[in-house]
Amino acid sequence: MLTLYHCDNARSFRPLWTLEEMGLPYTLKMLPFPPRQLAPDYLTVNPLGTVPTLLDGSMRMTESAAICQYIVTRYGPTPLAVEPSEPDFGPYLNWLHFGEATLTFPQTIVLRYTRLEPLERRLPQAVADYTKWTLGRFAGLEKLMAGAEYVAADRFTVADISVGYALMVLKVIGLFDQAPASLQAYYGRLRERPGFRRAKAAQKHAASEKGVGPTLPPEKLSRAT
Ligand SMILES: N[C@@H](CCC(=O)N[C@@H](CS)C(=O)NCC(=O)O)C(=O)O
Repeated sequence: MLTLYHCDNARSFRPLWTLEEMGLPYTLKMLPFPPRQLAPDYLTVNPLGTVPTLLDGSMRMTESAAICQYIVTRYGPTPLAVEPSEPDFGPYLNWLHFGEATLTFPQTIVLRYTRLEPLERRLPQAVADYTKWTLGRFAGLEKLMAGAEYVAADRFTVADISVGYALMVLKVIGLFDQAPASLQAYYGRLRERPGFRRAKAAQKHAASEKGVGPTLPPEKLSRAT
């Protein structure tokens, strides 16, 4: 049985969305954010204290894009994966990892220094620089999505889950309205998927069962869905 450690709307949403798209059985362990401080026992599962962690028997992974790749490859065949024999295998892997390494990381700097740090530790210069960086990094994607439904192989894959989550974070940090129209429309399509909706419902259910609050204050979170 697969076990996923998750915080509300955190990067562990990528594997959660993948599990729901595939209809695989799993156990969801919902944690308060940040687990490092609010769920110290979790450090025995992942000493970094970050989510996601995926357990598959004795196998353990902690990188969201890699976990999505693992799930579709290990538990496929599924159209959510692009096979090495397909022409878009390379672009698929590129967008899958681009979604985390290039599109999500700079946004976490903006989030941290606008919302997560106490007022005296906020860094307006870092926010300004990484806002510019973030919007610049979405530019390459804009050109592609102006003429395509999905990032690779003309179908929905985990590369869209990875990039789609980065667009979800753009909503959380309040930059979504500055994203190009093609990307706003792309995210609009992704969030209508039944798998996306089931993942949102699963985290909501797990949070209320566990009495775990949202990662961000409710009025901010409502803009993130
Ligand atoms: N590159 C990792 C990043 C994991 C990560 O930093 N997760 C954040 C949540 S989105 C976290 O757990 N932060 C809590 C902390 O750093 O203590 C991935 O894609 O899974």
